[in-house]
Amino acid sequence: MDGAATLERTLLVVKPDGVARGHVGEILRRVEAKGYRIVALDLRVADRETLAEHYADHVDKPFYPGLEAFMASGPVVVAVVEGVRVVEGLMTLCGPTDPTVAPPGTIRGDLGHDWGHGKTENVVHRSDCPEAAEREIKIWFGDVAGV
Ligand code: FUP
Repeated sequence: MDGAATLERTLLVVKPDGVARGHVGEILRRVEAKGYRIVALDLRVADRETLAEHYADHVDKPFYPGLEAFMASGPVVVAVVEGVRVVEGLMTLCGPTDPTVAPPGTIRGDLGHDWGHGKTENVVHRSDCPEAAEREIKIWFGDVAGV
């Protein structure tokens, strides 16, 4: 070990399927049980501009209109989560994109279901690298550096 561990932050979004099915508490419980700290938390309905910024890499893809409609279909819970290696840690906790093949024990594996929409409804979003985490936290929360 070389000195103090570096804290990271990442963005977690409980998507409309997760909120509608009452999984917010279970998802936040898993995040906290792992030892991560929730430093910002809000329930809101996402607007088109926020979603287009958040999914900037996907806006031109054929699945984007369906993804946008789903993400705006009901409230989401957005959170900033802090911890050592938390970006990697939340990717592990959430599991891979497709809820049907996400392993049991992961959030998407345990709580996600295809519902005929493929990978679109998969309960949670989490940033996939530290650069994305910084960008996405700014989009949803502005500057929370002081939290
Ligand atoms: P992830 O990082 O696991 O959220 O997955 P991606 O960045 O690959 O996908 C971003 C979002 O697009 C996810 F919510 C899933 C959705 N998606 C579709 O709806 N259809 C696809 O074919 C691929 C991804």
